[in-house]
Amino acid sequence: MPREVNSVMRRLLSLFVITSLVFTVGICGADVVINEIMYHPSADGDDDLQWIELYNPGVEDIDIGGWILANHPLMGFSKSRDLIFPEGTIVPAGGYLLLVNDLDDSKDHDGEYFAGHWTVPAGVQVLDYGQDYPQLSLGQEGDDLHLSADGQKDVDVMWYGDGGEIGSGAAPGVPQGYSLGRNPNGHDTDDPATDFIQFAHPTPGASNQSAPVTQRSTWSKIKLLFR
Ligand SMILES: [Ca+2]
Ligand SMILES: [Ca+2]
Ligand SMILES: [Ca+2]
Ligand SMILES: [Ca+2]
Repeated sequence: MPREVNSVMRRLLSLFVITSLVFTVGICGADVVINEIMYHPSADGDDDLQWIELYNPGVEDIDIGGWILANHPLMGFSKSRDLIFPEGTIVPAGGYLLLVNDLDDSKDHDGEYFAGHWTVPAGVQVLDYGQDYPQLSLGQEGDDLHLSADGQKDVDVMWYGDGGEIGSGAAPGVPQGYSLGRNPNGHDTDDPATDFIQFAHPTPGASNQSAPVTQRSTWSKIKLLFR
């Protein structure tokens, strides 16, 4: 092989290796995803038992203090309307943060609340949002959820059922009592129709592939302090 051709090939190979490294590092620096949601817990439309699970597939903790979570932000994100995560809220590396609508029935004292139905693994942080953000109520026919670090662009977005200013590609609707989660856990191709499936055994605060939780366990609750 002529020396010049050999040299060009070596340069191309170097470029390929560098590009691959950058791509791999990009994947390792993966961001927080909306990993599982319970949007249709009750036949009567009560949203107290709704919850949203965030997952950090990366190898480093991610501080999401100041980040925004919104459903159906037709007019874009709004810091006066959408959920803003308290300063210092961490989604641990390989771990979860669970957002629940009514943790302990302090919202409306009607006997419907998260802790009466599910448990989360020890150490998982739970953020109780329903009192402060009643507008974050997931549609039973469909909706879309957006997670943003800067209130401008999505870190992650998912939509389901007829949720839809985004258009096609929605994750499938699920029967009452089922959750909608990424399969396998954390899988994100930005195509909710293929990334999400229904789960008969919801796993709040744990891998979507983990066994059903049967033991009551402890968690630490994050206080929402704002506005
Ligand atoms: Ca209620
Ligand atoms: Ca309640
Ligand atoms: Ca995504
Ligand atoms: Ca889960």
